[in-house]
Amino acid sequence: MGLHGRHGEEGLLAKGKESGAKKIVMVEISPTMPNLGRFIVTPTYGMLAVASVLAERSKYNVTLLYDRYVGKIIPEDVVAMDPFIVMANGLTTAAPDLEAFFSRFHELTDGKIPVVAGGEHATMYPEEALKYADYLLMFEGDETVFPLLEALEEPDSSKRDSLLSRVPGLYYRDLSDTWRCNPDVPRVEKINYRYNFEIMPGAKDAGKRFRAARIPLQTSRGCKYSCSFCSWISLYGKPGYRVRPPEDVVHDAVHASEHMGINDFFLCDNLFAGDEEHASEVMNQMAVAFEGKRKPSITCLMRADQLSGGPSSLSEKKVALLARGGVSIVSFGLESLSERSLIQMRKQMTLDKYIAASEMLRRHGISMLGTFASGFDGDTIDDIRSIADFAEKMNLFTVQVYARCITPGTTDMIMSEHRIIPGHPNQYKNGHGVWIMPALMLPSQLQETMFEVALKFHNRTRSRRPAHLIFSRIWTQLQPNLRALKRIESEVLLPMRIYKSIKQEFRIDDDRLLQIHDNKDLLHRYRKTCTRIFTEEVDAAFATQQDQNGYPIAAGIPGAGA
Ligand code: B12
Ligand code: SF4
Repeated sequence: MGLHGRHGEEGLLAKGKESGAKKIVMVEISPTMPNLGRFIVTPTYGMLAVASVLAERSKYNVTLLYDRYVGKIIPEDVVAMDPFIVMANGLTTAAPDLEAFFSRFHELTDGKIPVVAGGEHATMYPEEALKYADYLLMFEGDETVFPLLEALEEPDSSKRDSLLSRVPGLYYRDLSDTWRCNPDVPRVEKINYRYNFEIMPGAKDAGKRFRAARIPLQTSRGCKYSCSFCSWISLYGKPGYRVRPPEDVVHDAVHASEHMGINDFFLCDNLFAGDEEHASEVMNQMAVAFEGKRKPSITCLMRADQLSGGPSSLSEKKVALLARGGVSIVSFGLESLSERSLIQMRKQMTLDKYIAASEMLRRHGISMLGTFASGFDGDTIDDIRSIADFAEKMNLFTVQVYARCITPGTTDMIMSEHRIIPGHPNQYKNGHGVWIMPALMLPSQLQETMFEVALKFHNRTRSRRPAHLIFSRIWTQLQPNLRALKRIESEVLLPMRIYKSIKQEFRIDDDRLLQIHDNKDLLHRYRKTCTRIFTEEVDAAFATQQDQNGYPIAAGIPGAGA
């Protein structure tokens, strides 16, 4: 159904500034490939942040379209809104969906309405995102978007080019149509603007329509650690820990509660309570603001050593305050049960701290979930398998076992780039799909063990069954990736002696892999074959899907999800 139809007279345009103001339409398109996060209905914080600051501080009439609120977004509908420019965010797993959407959009507009992309995919894989965008605004966009808009308003092409060359973090085409990048970016210091859900069609009372509705909040941005695999510094361009004014955080929560009827929040801080005093103040103010109303339920991301007692931990009193302010779930980045892998990750953590933290949270009635990044060099198949029992010991209500993903700009990438399997399709780059070569097992064994753990753990009790169902669905959609890994192993990795079999276990031969990287012909053959196998498996899955459904699914993605 077209978007205007769904929203009647009101259409999709947000209630505007002065009439005649130029329009910016921002589109958030969810990935077709299922992932865990997609089973909750939540617009992404980064997009909401940029939309909110524009709505508050620019002269434009801003509309933010989130497909889960308004239904499938159709390029024709966006063109009919007559925007001055269109902006999009997106995760890498959504890249095929974005390519399909904007290929049609560019066709309809003849390239006359510029498309600006930002967010994770644009920042981590700019060369890929250039396939669908005219401009990429990498890193934090909440300040740099203003000079970009000023440049795009400039009618004189050489003046515009000069303005574009000064927008930090921008990818653009210069006067000779050559792509240029302005890499140096300052960090955003003040995150002191507020949500305005009036600019989001379908947001009103969304809590009544979606049982799994959540609203993201942010109290701080950045982290004080630099784990080898973590993308936070590469996503912001520079390190630094910033906090938001507590009044703004509380405003956003109260506004979401009143306008949308949503009291479930996800804190998008990389490291919540990295500044203890600030977190206490936010929680104090939350408790006051929601007094006598439905208590908020907040999920936040924390390290186990923040809650394990000892010098770097929050006190019992402060944890009690978090609970009073609404924190009901802590998501721990536990990463591995192998001490060797934890050292390789520079996680600065021990298993004893995991247990101590779980006891602290239990005392305060806060639930816990654990996320693991498996496939580091100390991880054996048994280490990964034992996650299911360790999770019981910690009393986690859910475990999320992700694959190590070696991503641009991380220490992990600098040290281990050669372990990435070439040609891996973007739609599987969602944390569930394996695309690296682990040291102590084959890639397909890592892929299978991750899901063995998730399915085993969530099949144990009735309350975990919904999660079991979700993992089963994701696992079904991942089969083309698994088939490709198995073929790559038997057609490439084993014949080329990249893995050796020792007493029925597989071990990587890093020297051999590096030797292949140093040999032009071997490297060419290796890359070409892996890429071909991935492509064949994805295409085959797409063809089957088409046969079953009788209609094509955007950009060759197998599976339409839940
Ligand atoms: C919080 C979080 C979540 C929350 C999101 C809650 C929400 N409603 O926003 C939850 C738990 C739901 C989640 C889910 C998932 N996540 Co997540 N998540 C994060 C995390 C920890 C922080 C993201 C965040 O909010 N940052 C704070 C804001 C300020 O930063 P930002 O998003 O980068 O936004 C800024 C800029 O990017 C830019 N920007 C953003 N959008 C736009 C748009 C335009 C037009 C412009 C100009 C600029 C711009 O400006 C913003 C403000 O400065 C990151 C890790 C990290 N270190 O960042 C992973 C991360 C984003 N997640 C990731 C993944 C893979 C997932 C899942 C697929 C995992 C899964 N298998 O379930 C799902 C996907 C859900 C979905 N939508 O389908 C990956 C994405 C990698 C990639 N290249 O795609 C990340 C980077 C983690 C990683 N592996 O490194 N996630
Ligand atoms: S994994 Fe967590 S603790 Fe480590 S750098 Fe990233 S956000 Fe910080």
